[in-house]
Amino acid sequence: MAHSNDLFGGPSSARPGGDKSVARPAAPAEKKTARVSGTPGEAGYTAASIEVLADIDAVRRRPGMYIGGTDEAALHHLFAEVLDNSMDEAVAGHATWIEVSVEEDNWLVVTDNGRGMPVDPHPQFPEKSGLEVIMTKLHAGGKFDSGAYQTSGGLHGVGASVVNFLSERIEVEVARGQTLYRQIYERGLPVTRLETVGKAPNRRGTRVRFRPDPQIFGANATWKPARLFRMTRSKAYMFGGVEIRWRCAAALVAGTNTPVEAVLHFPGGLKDYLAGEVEGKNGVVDQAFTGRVEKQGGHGTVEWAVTWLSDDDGFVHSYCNTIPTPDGGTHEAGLRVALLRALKDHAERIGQAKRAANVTTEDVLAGCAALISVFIREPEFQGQNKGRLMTAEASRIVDSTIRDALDHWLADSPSQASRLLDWVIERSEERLRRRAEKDVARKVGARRLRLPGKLADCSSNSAQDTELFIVEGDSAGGSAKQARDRATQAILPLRGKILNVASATRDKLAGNQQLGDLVLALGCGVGAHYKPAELRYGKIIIMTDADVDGAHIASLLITFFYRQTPKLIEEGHLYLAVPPLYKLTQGTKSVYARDNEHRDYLLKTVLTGRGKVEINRFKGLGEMMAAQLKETTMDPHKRTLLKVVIKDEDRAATSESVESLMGNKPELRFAFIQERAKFAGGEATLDI
Ligand code: 1YM
Repeated sequence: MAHSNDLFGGPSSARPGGDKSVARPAAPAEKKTARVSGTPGEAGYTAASIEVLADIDAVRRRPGMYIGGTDEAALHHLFAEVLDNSMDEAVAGHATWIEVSVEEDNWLVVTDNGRGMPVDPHPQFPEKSGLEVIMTKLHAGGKFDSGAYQTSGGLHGVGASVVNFLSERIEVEVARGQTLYRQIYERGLPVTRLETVGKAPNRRGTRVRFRPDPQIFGANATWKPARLFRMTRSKAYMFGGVEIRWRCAAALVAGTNTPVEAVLHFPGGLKDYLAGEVEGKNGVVDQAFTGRVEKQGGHGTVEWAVTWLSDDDGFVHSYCNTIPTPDGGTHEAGLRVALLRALKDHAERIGQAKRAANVTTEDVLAGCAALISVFIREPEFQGQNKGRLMTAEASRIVDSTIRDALDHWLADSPSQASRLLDWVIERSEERLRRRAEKDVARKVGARRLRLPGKLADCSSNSAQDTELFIVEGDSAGGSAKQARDRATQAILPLRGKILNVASATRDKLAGNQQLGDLVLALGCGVGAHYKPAELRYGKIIIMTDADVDGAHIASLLITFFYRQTPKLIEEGHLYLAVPPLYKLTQGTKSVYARDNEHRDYLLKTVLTGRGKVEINRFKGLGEMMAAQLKETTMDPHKRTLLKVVIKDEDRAATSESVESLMGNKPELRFAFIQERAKFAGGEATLDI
């Protein structure tokens, strides 16, 4: 950052040559101490001049504190500060026009026909003119000072000094009392006295011509005409009582749609502004709700323009004393309360209170395009870049003014009023629906959190197209996890034999980890607490090894389901996977056999007379490669499943058999159930 004021070095520290300091601009060396008015010669500085140098130093060292940085936005902030001073003069009723002129070589000129900055000696610093104090006195609490309120925001003169300190050169002209005055500054310090230029019988007001300092903003920082034009136009909308004349060197806007000349005058104020902003968009109401209520002396004046867009997002743009407040604040809060209250009151008046009961500010603001502008004395700002209005009174003034006006507006056009009310009620219903959906999603999420650690769940939440594979042992579980379709297939590995439900005590059942995990994974509860709608998977598939142990585990599991969740079986959710026991390879051809009988059948039919057949017996699912497991047992397009069913007419017999078969003959038990399942289901084909 360029920093040029060598405050503590004093005048004698001027280095020859390269020193481009503000205190010593390109002027004869012997005149350098005369740059600050009131400096009593070479001997030293007055208190006032030292203060100025300190202020210049502070601002140039840390421009970010005063204008938010040194980027393009900050550069354009200089313009806003100067324009604001002219706007203040217009809003106060002293100026009727402002002229903005963008010149070549990065010069910018703002002129107004107000009273002209005071030029008499300043009461506090009689050796200085009012103009010089305005241009060199840094007002307390920089606009971007964090923490402190900007107590003088919107008042005259704030910012003029900051603009001066950050400008390479600034020329101020004041036409006042039929006389034209001029003073020139460089990097904050006067390089001329306040000169009387001559008579100015037909002129009044202030003209500020300035060029930002490349030492601060960089050599390539230039005014952007389009941006300046937007800022200027928005100011013109902000106060319908002022005409802003725009002029820009043609070379700077060649080939763009920024005009060379324009007269910006919007007697309709915010109403015109809003019309421009929502042009071509569909409105809920035909006519925007607009108004301006002026309070005594302009203090507490509120202007607003509000409409509702049916197909677009809304916005609320707020201003205080024509300065944008992007972070909202008390005036916006007042607007929100007023809109909600007036609409609810109206609903009550027309007997719709019940329908409108759930309407909140959020619903009223959905699609609401609103501009609100307030004028108050000594506003307080806070927040990042002072973008939020804090003055509590603004909230009360805006609320009462707009609520009153909206009451009348709604009463005066009942058809618009009901259209708006219906629309807002619809928004509230939509919001409640969305919230209900979100609650469901959250519940699903919470349930997921309670799932057993061993479960490798699928990503889909839909019970319809998902499957839970109950797998025997961790190693088979590992293969199954690799072979699965993550989206729809979940794997729950169970270690070893599970508890025999039919013979276990209640306590033992309740404390059993394996079954506990299974119940959690299913999600639907057991016994009297079974809730079919909560079942988390469409198919529960028992996948055990194709051996006697596997058969035993499968039978124990089926018993569990039969006893604890018979409905789950009745509703057709329970299946047995049919993994192969053998792989038969002849040359390049491989087939899988589910048991000895099937193996012998395949050897006799499919693999006869074509050379040596290699027979591999799988010791368990864990031994199979993931691809094999997928192809033979898990892939929905290739596998075979056995559906477990309870044959209706056999209900009593089934129950009896399960009871009697719970002894120590697991093979028998499995064979029995499997057989029944096959008979009843009739859909299984073991076509490997
Ligand atoms: C192109 C910028 O600054 N115009 C301007 C500024 C002031 C006045 C008029 C003014 C204000 C008052 C009295 C007053 C300023 N005055 C002050 C200070 N245009 C531009 N036009 N007389 C003239 O508010 O009482 C600061 S700026 F300090 F005198 F109030």
